Amino acid sequence: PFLENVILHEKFLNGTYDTTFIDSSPELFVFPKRRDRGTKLLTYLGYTTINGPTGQGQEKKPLFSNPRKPVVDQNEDYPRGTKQILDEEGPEAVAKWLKEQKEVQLTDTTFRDAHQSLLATRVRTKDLLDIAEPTSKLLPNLFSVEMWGGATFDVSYRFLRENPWERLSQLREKMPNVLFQMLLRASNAVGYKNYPDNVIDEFVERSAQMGIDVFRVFDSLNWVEGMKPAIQAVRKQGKIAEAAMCYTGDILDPSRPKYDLDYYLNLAKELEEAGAHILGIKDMAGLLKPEAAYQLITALKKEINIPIHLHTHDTSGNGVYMYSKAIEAGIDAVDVAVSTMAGSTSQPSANSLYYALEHNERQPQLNINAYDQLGRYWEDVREFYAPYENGLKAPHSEIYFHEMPGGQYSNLQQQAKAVGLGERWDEVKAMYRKVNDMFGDIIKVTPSSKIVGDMALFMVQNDLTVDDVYENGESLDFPDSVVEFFQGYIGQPYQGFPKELQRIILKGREVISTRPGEFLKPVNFEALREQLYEKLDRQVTDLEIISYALYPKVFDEYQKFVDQFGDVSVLDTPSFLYGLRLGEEIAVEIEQGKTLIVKLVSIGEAQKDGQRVVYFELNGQPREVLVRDES
Ligand code: 3PY
Ligand code: ZN
Repeated sequence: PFLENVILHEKFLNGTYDTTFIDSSPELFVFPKRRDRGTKLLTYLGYTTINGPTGQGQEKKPLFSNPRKPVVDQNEDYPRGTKQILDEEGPEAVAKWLKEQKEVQLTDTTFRDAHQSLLATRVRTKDLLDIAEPTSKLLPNLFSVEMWGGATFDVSYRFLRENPWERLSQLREKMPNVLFQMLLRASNAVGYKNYPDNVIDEFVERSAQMGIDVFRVFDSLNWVEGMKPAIQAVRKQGKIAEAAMCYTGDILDPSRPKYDLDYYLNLAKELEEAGAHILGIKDMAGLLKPEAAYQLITALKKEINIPIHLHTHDTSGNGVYMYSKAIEAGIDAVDVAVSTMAGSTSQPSANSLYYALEHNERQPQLNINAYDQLGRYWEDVREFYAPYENGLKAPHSEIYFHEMPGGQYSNLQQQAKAVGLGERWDEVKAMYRKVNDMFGDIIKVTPSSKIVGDMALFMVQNDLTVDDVYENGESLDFPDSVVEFFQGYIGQPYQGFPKELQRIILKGREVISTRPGEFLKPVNFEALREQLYEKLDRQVTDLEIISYALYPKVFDEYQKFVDQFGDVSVLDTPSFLYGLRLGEEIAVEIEQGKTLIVKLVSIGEAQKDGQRVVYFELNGQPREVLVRDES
């Protein structure tokens, strides 16, 4: 296989190899295990056909139409975009350019936050890749495309069974002109806990090398100390550090004085000093109201020199109105999604905002007709993912009360159902707010929002009131995430922890007030390399090592899945999610120029042990696989 790797290598084929070729090409040592890819794929398809997208019971595969796609000329060059400014002139030049634009600039979040917030992050690389070139060619005026980070990293491995790094590199190839943006949870990277500083450094370096240009860095408690290493790591790579402050409460509500205008002005100045090229305002729950936006941005524009980028969720339905006030106050860029993936817990619609600004000098320059066409593609693709829709059918102004982030609403709802509290969802929402107040009114965004959610579920599940916690807390075993939060393991909340509750929850455990990254032992990547080499019995890449460092269990399970079922990213989404209909035949290109023809012939009766035989034809030859029926 080594020789095969060499002679098939791109550098070897086009004659650009030199004496460092073998040393600098670790992929030469990645030997595919000899295996039957056909059988693996049939086993996966059999399982999914029987058990459906959620793994519970047989689902009939719906009939889908082929997504409507705008046609672009593949031979035509990509128009120049913001990516060229960064590559040619560096991050400061991009910041300067952004501040100088008269028209409001747009970040399109369709490839990340929109589907994280509407479809539980389930959109697969194949569906993104299919529309990548048209998006890039038809919308070259976008400031950036947010397409990575947040929950996408974990969900790719865990549920989509794909490699998130491949998503990044494949999209980069198809979208060479627009800045790529990711959401980075500062010291929590793309995870739910603080990692050692060298993990953050390594992750940022690899992400930058693979194609990320703009890193939106935030800390789940707005703790600037926790953000500094990530901001510095981004700067070191010559990329754009957008340091974001998370917005909570209401700066104009005198009964919520903790997070007032001064709080945000001071925070913004600290972030500018910490090295931000751009200031982000991350309104993760959609709490920023129009008049507050106007006053906040007017004041920020006077206090700081870097451009300002606003992110919101349209959960309340007030998104476009809020944006127009922010635009009036001089915001430089805002986050939007393509209309058919916008609104509700997602970002406001690009198309609607465009029309709302008609005859306004700050109306964005974009090809609205193209945006409409892209919307048709997404309207069709969204149908594939119907089982993951979050069920919110109307503007939800309750958000101003419970303050749950757009991406958390459906997740917590699922968590509640899983522990039998589906019927008590209203109580869980009310408790979420009470827990926030008990915790001292904290910023709620991944991972602090998850901790508030865990505590709310814990209290509803055990029928506990706030008083019960104070009175009987000594005998209660609180969720681990809550204990760790009060220990200071995800950082320090503004104005500290409520002392009495901290004492009750910690029961004498240690408390830290320094940055966890300072004392967490640096990860030894070489030791991980050896560990993985032993485990996988092959050479491993640096990208695999950092993935393993971030998510060891998730990465292990992904490897096991691939061993058992092969690379399922090659399947079209309806087949990936629902399997095949009886008699249906699909063509699966497993590698360039190699296609398998798969037909589902029949499904056997369930046997006593719950297994069924599923009969296929593979390239015309009868094949059968044994599958467990989970229903
Ligand atoms: C994430 O961290 O994934 C978020 O989208 C937070 O808003
Ligand atoms: Zn968001």
